[in-house]
Amino acid sequence: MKWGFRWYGEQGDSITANDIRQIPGINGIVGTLLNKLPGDVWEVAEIQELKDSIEKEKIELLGIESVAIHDAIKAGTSERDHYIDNYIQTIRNLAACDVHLICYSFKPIFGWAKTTLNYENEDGSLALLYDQAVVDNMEPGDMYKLISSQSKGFQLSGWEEERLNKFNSLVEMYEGVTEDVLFENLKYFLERIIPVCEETDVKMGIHPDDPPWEIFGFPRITKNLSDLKRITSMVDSPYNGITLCTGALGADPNNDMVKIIHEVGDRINFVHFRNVEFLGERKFKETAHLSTEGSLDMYAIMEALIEVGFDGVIRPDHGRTLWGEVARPGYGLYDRAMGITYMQGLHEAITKANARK
Ligand SMILES: [Mn+2]
Repeated sequence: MKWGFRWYGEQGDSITANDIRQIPGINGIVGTLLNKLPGDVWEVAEIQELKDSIEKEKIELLGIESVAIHDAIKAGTSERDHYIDNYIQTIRNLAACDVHLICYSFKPIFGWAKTTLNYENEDGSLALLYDQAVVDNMEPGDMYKLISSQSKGFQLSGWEEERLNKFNSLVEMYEGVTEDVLFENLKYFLERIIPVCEETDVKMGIHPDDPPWEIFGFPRITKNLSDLKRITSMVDSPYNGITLCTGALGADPNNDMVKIIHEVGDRINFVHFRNVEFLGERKFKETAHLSTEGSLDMYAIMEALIEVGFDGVIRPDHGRTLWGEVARPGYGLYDRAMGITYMQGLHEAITKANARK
């Protein structure tokens, strides 16, 4: 496995590439260009600048998350071909810079959602929390206000002000887009980009819904095993793969993470390793990565990844905010650094035990 860490770049993160370099066993960074809007072409010079800012610390740019998908593609409007052309150009430009992994999501209007970004745990640490009861008493537009009021001034992916300003026209754009239509629009997109991914050796990993159920009545098509199977079979190529986010999928107790890994293991192109604690019906919070801290069996998840032969990029997903750090919600340094060390410990223990069998 390649051990990665998400980083928002020199301008957009509270931590530096050098902080990440100091984490034991790290291979590199999963990076982004924060100034890019969905539909923009990522130019070679911009990608190269990001790459240089990472490689000067003797670590690699392991992939990008996310190259966001323009709403015209997701809603299937007449403008989609133009934006797919742009996406293809971005794939080619990333490949030209020797970047071969793209994480993306195909969610209308809302990407990820939480109802508290800075929930204070008993021990004083801060975590993200989701409570469906809060969402049920909210208008969709209020979600933007909630997220931006708790973002500590950081620009949070998927919650850009440009999107908020267009909220009503976005809702109109998605009128009539059912789950089946959204699947069809994803298929149309994949049928065009995957041949280019095969040619340029760029692997795609679709990120699951977070939370993995419908919110505000908008369709969601990456919420469980049957969705993931439908997506991987609609264009049957290893380049059409999944970002296995254990904390996103795992927030629904009906999602058996070990079973999912075994069923779609050959199509997992990227792993987000995160634990969550179930607090009630459709209510959960993000926790430290250890099995003892949440509801998921992280040992069993790592064991399953090893069993299916996963050898791609894996990174600790959201951590708590600790020890007074001021950081993007979920993306502080300390909890994720402890998380990746725990992940490496699980990996070493399981692979050495397997070797002795
Ligand atoms: Mn994730």
